[in-house]
Amino acid sequence: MSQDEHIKNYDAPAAGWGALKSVTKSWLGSENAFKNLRVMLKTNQNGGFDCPGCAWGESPESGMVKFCENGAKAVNWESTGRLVDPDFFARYSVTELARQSDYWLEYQGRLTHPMRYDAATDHYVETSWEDAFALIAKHLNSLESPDQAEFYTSGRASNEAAFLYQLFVRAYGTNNFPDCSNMCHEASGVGMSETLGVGKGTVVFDDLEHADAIFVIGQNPGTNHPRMLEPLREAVKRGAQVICLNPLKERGLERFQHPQHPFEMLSNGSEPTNTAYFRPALGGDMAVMRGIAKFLLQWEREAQAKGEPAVFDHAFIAEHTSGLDAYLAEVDATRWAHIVEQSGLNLAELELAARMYRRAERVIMCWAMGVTQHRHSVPTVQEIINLQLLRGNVGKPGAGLSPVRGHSNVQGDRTMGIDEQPPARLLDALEARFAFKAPRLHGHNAVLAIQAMEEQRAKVFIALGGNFAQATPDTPRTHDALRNCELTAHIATKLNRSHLVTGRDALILPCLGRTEIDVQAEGPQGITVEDTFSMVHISHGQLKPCSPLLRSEPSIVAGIAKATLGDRPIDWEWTVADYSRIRDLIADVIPGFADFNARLQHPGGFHLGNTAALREWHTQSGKAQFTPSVLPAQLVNEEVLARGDTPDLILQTLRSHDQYNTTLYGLDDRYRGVFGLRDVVFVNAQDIQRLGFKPNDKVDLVSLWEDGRERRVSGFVLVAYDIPPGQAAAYYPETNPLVPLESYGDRTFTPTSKFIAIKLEKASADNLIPSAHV
Ligand SMILES: Nc1nc2c(c(=O)[nH]1)N[C@H]1C(S)=C(S)[C@@H](COP(=O)(O)OP(=O)(O)OC[C@H]3O[C@@H](n4cnc5c(=O)[nH]c(N)nc54)[C@H](O)[C@@H]3O)O[C@H]1N2
Ligand SMILES: Nc1nc2c(c(=O)[nH]1)N[C@H]1C(S)=C(S)[C@@H](COP(=O)(O)OP(=O)(O)OC[C@H]3O[C@@H](n4cnc5c(=O)[nH]c(N)nc54)[C@H](O)[C@@H]3O)O[C@H]1N2
Ligand SMILES: [Mo]
Repeated sequence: MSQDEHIKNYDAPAAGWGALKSVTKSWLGSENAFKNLRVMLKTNQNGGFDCPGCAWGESPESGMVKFCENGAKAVNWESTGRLVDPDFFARYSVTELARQSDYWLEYQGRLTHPMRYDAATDHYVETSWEDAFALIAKHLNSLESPDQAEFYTSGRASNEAAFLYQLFVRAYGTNNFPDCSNMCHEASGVGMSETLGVGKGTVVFDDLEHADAIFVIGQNPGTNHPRMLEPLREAVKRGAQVICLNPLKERGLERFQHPQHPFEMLSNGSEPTNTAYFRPALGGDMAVMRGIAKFLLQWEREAQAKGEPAVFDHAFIAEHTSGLDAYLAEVDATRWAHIVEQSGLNLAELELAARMYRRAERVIMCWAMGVTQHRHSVPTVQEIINLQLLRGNVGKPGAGLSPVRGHSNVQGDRTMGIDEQPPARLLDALEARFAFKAPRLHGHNAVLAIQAMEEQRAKVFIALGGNFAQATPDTPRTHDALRNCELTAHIATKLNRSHLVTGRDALILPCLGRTEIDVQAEGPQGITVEDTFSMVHISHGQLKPCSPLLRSEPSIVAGIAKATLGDRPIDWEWTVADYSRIRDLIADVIPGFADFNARLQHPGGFHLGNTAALREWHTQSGKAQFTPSVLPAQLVNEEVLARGDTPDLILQTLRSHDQYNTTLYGLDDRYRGVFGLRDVVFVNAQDIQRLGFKPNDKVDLVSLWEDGRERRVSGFVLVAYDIPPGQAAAYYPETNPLVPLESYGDRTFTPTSKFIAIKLEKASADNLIPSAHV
């Protein structure tokens, strides 16, 4: 393709015909078309399986076929007819495989056999499950301390797998649970738990239908939560405000054509998904929220002076909150000039946003990675909460807080105890139910785990899913850290780069996917997941497994546990023979799961409950807490400025339309007009000129950090794009080499993936691992 064919304007609305075309392509491309059609129709149906895509939930009443373009891609990607078997590994050495792109690796198909790395030949060779488990047990049991092992989890793991995993790891003796959520919504959990007493969203699907205003902050639902577009456009239709805060004009937040409405498709109509669109600076959302609060405070004072109705919800504030005065003092102390400069919005825009906010009786605030992947993400989340508390927008119908989760069960995994800082009540409950002493020391999150492996304090790395080597920051360093290990072992469905960055010993343990039938000793099993609205429901795979050797995640965890611990603290084999036995244990230990098995019978599942939504505040003060955070003096931090360099641009790393995290379904990003290419960087035309380049030039991106290490990615095509001046955007995971391991959120350790200070240089070379070939 010539450059012109790679970069094009795309005018069509989100979803619609473009989505249908794309689904058909991924369906036919799966090499399993007839089988998969039946499966797609079972997605998110009662008796069917939970979509393995994102964590968006559904209205329990809606009877429609509930899958979207990207859900269909996730299903087809998992149920491909292509296989990665022992012959495949005999054909390619690990060194040869490592030269291939991430896209190529996963494209090869589903893993079929347990494989062990043979360093002598540099090939993976077939092994038996028993030998694989024994090898893991040997390594784990020979460590000086259980804290020398790291146990990663990616958010696709079911509740049953996650519960068994944390039980095994804690019985083994550590809380080292690096988790994908460390890189994701950690700030939402920290910010909300402290102020509201729950770390989860307070709204349910139904609330979206009753809101007068919905804010969508730092989130791109058109790609990452496509089923959210329908409630957004319905909200616009019934006259509610949908207010987007996003530096990029994301197509899904502009117009939506419903792929399941024949009339709209045939007439090629589409409906808007927003009523106002503000484009803040990267990291500017806290300043935006502070600006809205400052206007509200001004209007509140004016109303008081004139004896007009109040702007604040004083009854709510008096009964339910604490800390108002300190917070308002901080709002007063924050200067307008500071707010305007940091937010990237002018005063008129801030006032408009504030008017829209004030006019709405019921407001929902939704957010995702644009909020959580910054250094000051916790105060940003807490500023969103402050604002909502001022007008009583928590715990009433049609209002609340909605951190929209990523992976389909990332929220459930945390509920099940995948937590490197477990609350004492979880450990107490485990000790009360099982005969073992739970480790009390806090464990490692993702960043601490990498540091521990780098310094050889950790020697065994085990992953329940995911692609740790690519999803984490500072790629070359992280790869070296993994290579330091004595053992790396991955429970996975598809081959990815993490499997090729091996310790001295390495294992690939192939597991069933969500779409596949899971039969254990006592018969076919279902697994459960929790969506972003805290709805728990059961999921039954529909397809014959792609290989008879696959085992389920719970059964693999039980196999590792039995080999390592014997029958301590439970009879692992008996427990996994029937997953309702695991659910009985969950019911005994995890709050909210009493009668778990019985409640699953309810079509659509059950709601876990949310104390903040009931206006019960499990906080230190017993109230919902205002937080008087100081707006950061500047966003570019000292570690960047330390060497006297000033950045050319601030880079955010984001997802294309054809990817699921590190999984690339294809190389297009249709809504942003990029086709067949991923090594691109979106920059404003004026910035391109200012920096002495031309559109389509190839450049290197170099990030700035005080430690003097070179962090560079090479050969990226400069795309002139409608993006605010001073900003750049490029795809993850290709840009993870630029994120310094030490650049993480205060109190969250979440890598600052949406705020990386960079310089542009003339391209030194093409990217060493090209992303763009199969
Ligand atoms: N198809 C598909 N679905 C997915 C995923 C996927 O990769 N593919 N990933 C899943 C996962 S794990 C997650 S966490 C979610 C991620 O869902 P998103 O958070 O939507 O994912 P990103 O692509 O990182 O998009 C971040 C958005 O925030 C904007 N943004 C960046 N920085 C800022 C900022 O400072 N302020 C504001 N206001 N906006 C900003 C970007 O322009 C972009 O629109 O999606 C989940 N669903
Ligand atoms: N620069 C930058 N880095 C980021 C982000 C960013 O926005 N920018 N986003 C961060 C976020 S939000 C997240 S959540 C993380 C994601 O980090 P991870 O969750 O670690 O990564 P994924 O790409 O989702 O993992 C994909 C792999 O999971 C395996 N897999 C798929 N399905 C299953 C299954 O059912 N079971 C098992 N056992 N394995 C399965 C497959 O082998 C596949 O290759 O990345 C983070 N990293
Ligand atoms: Mo995520």
